[in-house]
Amino acid sequence: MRRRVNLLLLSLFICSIICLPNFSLAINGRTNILQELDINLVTTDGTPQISCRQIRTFKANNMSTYITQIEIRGNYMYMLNFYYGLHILDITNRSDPISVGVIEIPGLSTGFTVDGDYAYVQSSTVFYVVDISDRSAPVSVGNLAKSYDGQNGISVRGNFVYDRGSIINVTDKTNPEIVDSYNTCYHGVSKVVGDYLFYSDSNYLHMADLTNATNPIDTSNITAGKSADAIEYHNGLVFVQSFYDVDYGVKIIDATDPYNLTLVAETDNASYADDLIYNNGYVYTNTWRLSALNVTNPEAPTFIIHLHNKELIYSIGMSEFYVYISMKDSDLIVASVGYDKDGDGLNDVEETTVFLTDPNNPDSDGDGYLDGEEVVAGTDPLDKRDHPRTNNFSNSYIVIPFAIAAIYCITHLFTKKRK
Ligand SMILES: [Ca+2]
Ligand SMILES: [Ca+2]
Ligand SMILES: [Ca+2]
Ligand SMILES: [Ca+2]
Repeated sequence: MRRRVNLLLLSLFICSIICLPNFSLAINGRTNILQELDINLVTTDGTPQISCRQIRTFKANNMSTYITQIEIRGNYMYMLNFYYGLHILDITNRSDPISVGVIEIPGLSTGFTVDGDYAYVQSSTVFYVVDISDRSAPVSVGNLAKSYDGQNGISVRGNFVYDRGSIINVTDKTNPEIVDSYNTCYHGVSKVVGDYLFYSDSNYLHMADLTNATNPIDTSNITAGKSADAIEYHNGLVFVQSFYDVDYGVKIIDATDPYNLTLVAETDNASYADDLIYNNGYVYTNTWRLSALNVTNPEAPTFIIHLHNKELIYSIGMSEFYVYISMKDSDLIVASVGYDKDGDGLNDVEETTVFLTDPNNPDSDGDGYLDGEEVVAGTDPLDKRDHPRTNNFSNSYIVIPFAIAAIYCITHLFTKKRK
């Protein structure tokens, strides 16, 4: 009898060794689980966590690689392929882009912008006016010989395009004309915000009054690292990224007074970037990897965290909480990104608006699987009975009694035999 009890205790001990790691993996190994699922959850001490969940990759007409610029207007996304031209996608369903139209641009496509039913595309030697009123059949209606070797330099206001140092009158779409110039630099940015033009030269970011569209008048300027090449405006703040000055990274500049640009904060993101997007409290850049800077408090931005770490990212676009990532020699990646309070791989906004799960509970239905894990597996994060098949928890629950019963039977037979 005593021997049987000892064997029973031994069997319980063996079972606990086999099964307990499954519990601890599910509880402590959240980050491992998410990474296996192509979800990258980043937590740094004392800072909010942000998740990036890859949803799909997209390829259309071999146009998805070497995308150097992405612009989103309404339900359309425009992607510029350096070697081919302009590609138009319907993103009415943000997570599932559909290819709509494409226009081949001779030479190298170096920059573009979209305004209403027109796209303005700059190649290495020619500026094109493209009629996109029919998104499925974009057509070039006018052009102008003009060389261009930088990127991200085009912006438009009314009938004037600010194209890296040149002011182009596009009132007559069939006959664009250069009417004046302003001083910018290689990789210098030009961005119209309301009645003002922000542009960079090799040392400064300038703010200029566009009351006279053909004669921008500087109101203020500020040191912004060498060749500021990406800029975003949000609520009186300008976020600037320098292309060359790796020591400076993102600068946050107060532009509420056009006559007095002032530095609010600056942070080092350790590499250059040529895209910078403000989205819901974060600034995203393509500093080789997709990076996020928490700017909820602009005076104390939180260290840049890297979200997508596979290879060089050429360009990013964002709409709502979706990010479109173009990388060298890869398909376009569609991912969801944002603040993920409970660390389950779904950001707070998609929990409350798409999946209707609890943003404060990583396992809303209590079935042992994270909300994000269930979304990736295609099971219902709100139904306890529906969960992925390879279940660590249920395995443990099943294995323990069966193992005990089996070992008890063997023990029983063994001791019976000895008698
Ligand atoms: Ca979450
Ligand atoms: Ca949740
Ligand atoms: Ca669950
Ligand atoms: Ca479930």
